[in-house]
Amino acid sequence: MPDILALGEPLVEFAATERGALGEARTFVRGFGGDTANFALAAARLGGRAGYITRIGDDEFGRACQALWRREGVDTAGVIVEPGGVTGIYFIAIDREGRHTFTYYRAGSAASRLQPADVDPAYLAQARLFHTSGITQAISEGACAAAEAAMARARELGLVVTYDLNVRPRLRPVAELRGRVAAALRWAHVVFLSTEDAGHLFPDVAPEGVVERLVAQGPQVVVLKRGPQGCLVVTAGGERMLVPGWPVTPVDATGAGDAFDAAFVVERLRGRPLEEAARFANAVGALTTTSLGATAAIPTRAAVEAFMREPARGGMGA
Ligand code: KDG
Repeated sequence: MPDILALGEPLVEFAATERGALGEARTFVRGFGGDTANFALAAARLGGRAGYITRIGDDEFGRACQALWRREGVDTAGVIVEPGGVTGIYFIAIDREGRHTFTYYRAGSAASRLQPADVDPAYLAQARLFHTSGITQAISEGACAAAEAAMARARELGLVVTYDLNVRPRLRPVAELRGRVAAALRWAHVVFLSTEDAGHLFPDVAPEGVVERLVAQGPQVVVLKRGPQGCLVVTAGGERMLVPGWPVTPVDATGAGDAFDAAFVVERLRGRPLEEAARFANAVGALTTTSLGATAAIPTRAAVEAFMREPARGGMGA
């Protein structure tokens, strides 16, 4: 049975292989995405026992997602296959300056029809940690209700509740997203956000100020992901750790934040101290940026450990 459960929407991904506007792109690499699905897959690759809760269509892409999870060892007992349903897709375009944009075709997807009753309390009860995100809250009223009810139930059951803000102004107006973040903070023990999320949510406040605001609302730990600069970990007890990143040559940062979250929680469940978990998560995030798409470059535990040991990175060698 899985220790780590995530709830949200999986997407099939098409990443343009040429830089420029999406409308001009002619070739794409097919992959998989969806923030919480990336999280579950990363947790499994890193040696965690992970399960995913969602709805998918009984279409080709739904079957491809199921096959991926089976291959990767992600438990699918919480996956509902919707007859006649459609699995969402999205496109990644990277402009000439290296910035990526997402274009979604997910309205009316099977996952957008998630409801609170889709989360089996007995499945939750056997786990140690539950994770969801601002994207899950943003895709539909039903998915939002499912995410919030599951967070509340997981907390009642004594699970650790983790939450990534993953602010996507393309899905909903920011004012609404702010209200949803505030709701999630009632249940989340550990909160993740990127500097981009902080900027979307409170454009007039420095990211560190946004972290202070979040930590004042109840979570035990808030982690600000700073991309190549690593991360800042702040605790309700007043600890503040700035943990440096790992230099790599990035290709596409999609999914790096989700893999970071998974690495952090897998390490914490293994009993690692905050700073060590953050160091490991920074390495996982960095490695995940090294190829196109959200999941292709998510490393295995062995690959991360080898990377961190490389003498050029300050490691001790093999
Ligand atoms: O974090 C990466 C995700 O944003 C990507 O995989 C697509 O889930 C996605 C979304 O809704 O943006």
